[in-house]
Amino acid sequence: MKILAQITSIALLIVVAQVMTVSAGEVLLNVKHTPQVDVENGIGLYIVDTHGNKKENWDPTKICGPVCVVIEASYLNNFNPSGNGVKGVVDWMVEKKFKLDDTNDYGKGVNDYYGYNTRYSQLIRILKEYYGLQGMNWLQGDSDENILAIKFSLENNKPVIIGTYTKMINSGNNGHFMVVDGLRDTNNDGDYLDGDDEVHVVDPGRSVGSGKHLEWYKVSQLRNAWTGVLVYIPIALYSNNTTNQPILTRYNQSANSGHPLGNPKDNGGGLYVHDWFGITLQDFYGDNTGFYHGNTSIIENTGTGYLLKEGFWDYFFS
Ligand SMILES: [Ca+2]
Ligand SMILES: [Ca+2]
Repeated sequence: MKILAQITSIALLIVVAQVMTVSAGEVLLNVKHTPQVDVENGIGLYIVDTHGNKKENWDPTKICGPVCVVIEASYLNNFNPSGNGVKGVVDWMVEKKFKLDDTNDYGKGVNDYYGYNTRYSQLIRILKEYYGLQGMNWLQGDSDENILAIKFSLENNKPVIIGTYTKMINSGNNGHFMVVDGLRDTNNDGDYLDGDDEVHVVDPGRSVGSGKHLEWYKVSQLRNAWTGVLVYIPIALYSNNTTNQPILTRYNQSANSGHPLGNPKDNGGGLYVHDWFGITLQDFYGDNTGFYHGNTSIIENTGTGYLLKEGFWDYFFS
């Protein structure tokens, strides 16, 4: 028993050490960039100058949303992001009759693939239906929780898409989507919540020539400018990306009745829907569940999701 205990504590040390290297210092996924203006490949607006040359016209080009989706998917599905990829997405949006607003269909644009503003719900749909990527959810507004959600997403190897403004400045600039693929704990206190901590951005609104297409920004600047973030939260997902519908239904039922259960939590057995001694379940944790403590498990049994909370949760797992 003593030997076993020692082995266990060594194993624990190794696990702790691995977590530390991820959470202290820096996480960076090295996601590849492609620009939203690429005149040679027919992406984005251009101006024809007096010599008949096409000049890139960045500011009015609004295709950032679909381009960010291509950048995100290129990392997750392992391909090189490109203008052709962007065209494929926009063509599909037109084919599926995506709406620009209440009355108009989404179009390709006035010349080439100029693009229009997209909503985060449309980005989620493209990720899901065009690329088969599940589990991306929009979190609105600025909060510590949303920074923690970025950390969670990146540590699970999923880049995020932020809603912000061009150049990450909210003062008269245009709304803009960018991809975040890194966090840096500059004051070395073990979190990414301090103003001087940094986020690493892959910005389709910047050319490679600008040198700012891949750039670190202060967390304080992000928090002044962002409107929300599209992060990976694998609710009711198995690790192979399929959905457990009864667990999803039960999760949504709680949210709709004012008891949001929070995010999936790995308390042993993994983050995803998994088998626990013959029982199919997923574990959650939330700070604002409206219950006494934040832990929840949803158990699926013969097509129905059952909630395990409070004393029942304590008892069940003791
Ligand atoms: Ca810090
Ligand atoms: Ca801190």
